Amino acid sequence: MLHKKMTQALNEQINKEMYSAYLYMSMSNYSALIGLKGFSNWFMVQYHEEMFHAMKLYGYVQQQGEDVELKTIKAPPSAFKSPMDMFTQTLAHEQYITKSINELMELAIGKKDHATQIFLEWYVTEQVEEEENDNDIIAQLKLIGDSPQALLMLDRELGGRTATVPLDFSNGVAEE
Ligand code: OFO
Repeated sequence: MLHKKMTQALNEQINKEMYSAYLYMSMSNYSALIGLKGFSNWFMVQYHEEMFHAMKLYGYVQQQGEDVELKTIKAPPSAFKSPMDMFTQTLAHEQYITKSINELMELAIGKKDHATQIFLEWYVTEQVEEEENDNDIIAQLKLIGDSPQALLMLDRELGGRTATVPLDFSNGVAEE
């Protein structure tokens, strides 16, 4: 059983994770459109990661015997200025998600909800990794500057990213 405010906040987080998935799906599409298939792959893997984040929350709310409330997912932007623009927006979005996870944690602490604190720890750690990944790619894009050859090399590298999260949610994802 969860406090009403906790359930509401977790349901809002499900929506934020679904929006994250939608945003990265849009970036994947845009990357493919401009001929960067490796970037497209990277963002599609990120889409899967975000779906996993959403489904893990979904499983937890259900596990606690509470009702999952699915809200409207807003449309993401459909065009971007450059690969740097996509990753700058990705980092800013992840920083927003980190803040949101920290607020959830503060709420759980305030409500003395130990189970949710333990559950959220996974997300706290995950956000450090997500921001690090984005910062690394932004640093590489800065080095690349205007070199198409170097950009294509990075594209090849990003094309090798594979999903490390389950893609089939039919059995639930409360446990990783
Ligand atoms: Fe990108 O970590 Fe979830 O949203």
